[in-house]
Amino acid sequence: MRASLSIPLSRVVTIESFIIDQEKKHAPEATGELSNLLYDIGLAAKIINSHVRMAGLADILGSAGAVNVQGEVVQKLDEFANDTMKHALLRTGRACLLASEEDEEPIPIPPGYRTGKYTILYDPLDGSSNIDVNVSIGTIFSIHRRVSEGNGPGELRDCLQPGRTQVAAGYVLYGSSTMLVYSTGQGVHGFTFDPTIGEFLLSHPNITTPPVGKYYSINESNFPRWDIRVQKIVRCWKGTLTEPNMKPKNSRYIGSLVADFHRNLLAGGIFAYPADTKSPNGKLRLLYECAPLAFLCEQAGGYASDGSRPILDLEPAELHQRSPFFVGGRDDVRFVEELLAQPAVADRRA
Ligand code: AFP
Repeated sequence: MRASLSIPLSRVVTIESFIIDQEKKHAPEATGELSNLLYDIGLAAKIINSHVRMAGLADILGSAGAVNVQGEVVQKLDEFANDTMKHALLRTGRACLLASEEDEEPIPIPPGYRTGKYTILYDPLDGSSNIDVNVSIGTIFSIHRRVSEGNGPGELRDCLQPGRTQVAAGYVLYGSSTMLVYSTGQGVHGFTFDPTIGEFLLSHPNITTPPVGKYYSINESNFPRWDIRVQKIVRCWKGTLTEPNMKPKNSRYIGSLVADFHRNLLAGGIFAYPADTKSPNGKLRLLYECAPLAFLCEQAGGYASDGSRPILDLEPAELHQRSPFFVGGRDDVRFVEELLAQPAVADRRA
């Protein structure tokens, strides 16, 4: 139930007041810049949300015909979301550089505007192939403090930082309701958008995820292209193979990362996009998708791995680098790492 329906409006906690309280509690010496950056993203989320909600009605729906750097067809709503994020973040003096999944190169601060101390990497509208069929989509963001000295333009190395150094990360889910979920390293907190007052209201404080979940989420049509050990893991999840430390799970897969991740975070589960013969490095992007969700998951008590290493420890070499991705309950992801560490030999039971 929406918070505004059960709590008097005079007593609800807005995202703005929550961020201020968190800052006062955990970083009283802070300048407020990170808080303001989160408001900027919240504002962009409201604008994108208003367009997503109109997508079935407005002429904005459909392919713009252009192809992005990942070789995917870019849709008009992606462009709108990308422009909205740029507009909200480039001119405030808080960022020194942006990077978007939709742009090949980092996005500099326009001439004449102040540069700040943060880089923001984002996927403006993830799962966009789902827009036309009215399935949930999301925006993902990742914030780092710049590492280049001074207050001149940001550099590529400001973006190429391991997930562990994120100062904040989060996502907006445009689902049956719109939610903004974020962490600044003090737990994971979820806010539901109340369209009647135009505010994100605290609905899910201190989200935690169980070490073992009930769901597994993976695109099983890739089964023939997986390593034999990944096949074995999925057989364990399905229950057609038994291992002492793994009970069978229920399958749920939307094909929209934010929606799949959000469900598993709240209800318990593991999401996997392993490497396969078609995508030898995996499909998902380390900086725009894997690292921010890994940060949130660890903050919620879960874990994320590329199959052998924590996602948060990976040192990115390129902006659009991909990675295999296993994220969810801590013990579920450790189970994956354990099985992937074994020799790749056929299991005679399979
Ligand atoms: P689109 O943005 O092209 O819809 O891709 C979505 C996505 O990046 C991520 O949101 C999904 O988890 C994943 O790809 C789904 O990939 P498959 O269609 O290969 O399962």
